[in-house]
Amino acid sequence: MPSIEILQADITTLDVDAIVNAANSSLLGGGGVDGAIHRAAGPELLAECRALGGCPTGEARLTGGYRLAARFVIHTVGPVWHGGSHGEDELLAACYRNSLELAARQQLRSIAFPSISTGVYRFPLERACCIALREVRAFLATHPLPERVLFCCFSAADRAVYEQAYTELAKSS
Ligand code: AR6
Repeated sequence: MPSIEILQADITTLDVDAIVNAANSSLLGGGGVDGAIHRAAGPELLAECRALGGCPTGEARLTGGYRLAARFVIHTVGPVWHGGSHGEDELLAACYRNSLELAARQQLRSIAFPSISTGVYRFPLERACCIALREVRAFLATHPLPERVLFCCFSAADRAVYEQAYTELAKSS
C-alpha cells in the first residue's frame, strides 16, 4: 500500500531514498532549502550539479546525496509566482510529476518533498499544496514506485495547511 506522510522537519535529516531540492535553473545552489541541502551534502554535490548544465523550470535532475542520509537528491525548479496566469500551476505540477518519474525510473521506494516554490518564489501555499497532493496521489495510483512519499514541512503552520488540504482531498474522493 502506498503511503503519504506529512511531517515537520529539516529535509536534510531525512533517511529516505531521495530528497527533492527546490532549486533554481542554474542548479548551482542558493538560499532556503537549496542552501541547506548543499551545506549538508558537501561540496561534491555542487561539483555534480555543475556538470548537469542547469535545468529548465518544471523539469528535474538526479544526483547523489553525498553526506546526506538520503542516497539521492532530485533537483527540480519550481515556477516563480507571477500572479497565477503565467502557467505557474502546470509548471509546479510538472515538478512533482517529473521528480516522481525520476524516482520511479531509479526504482526508489521513498522520496521526500519540500514545499516547492512557496518560499522565495512566493507561490501561495494553499494552492501549491493542493497541486502537490493531487499530483502525488495521481502518480501513486498508477505506479508501483515510489511507495512512500513524505511532504516535509519546515514550519508548524505549513504542516497544518498540508494536513487540512489532505483531509479535504480525502473527503472529496
Ligand atoms: N527543510 C525543509 N524545508 C525547508 C528547509 C529545510 N531545511 N529550508 C527551507 N524550507 P525555498 P522556492 C522550506 O525558498 O520558493 C533558493 O534560493 C521553506 O520554508 O527554499 O522554491 C533556490 O536556489 C519553504 O516552505 O524554495 C531558488 O533560487 C520551502 O522550503 C529559490 O530559493 C521552499 O522555499 C527557490 O525558491
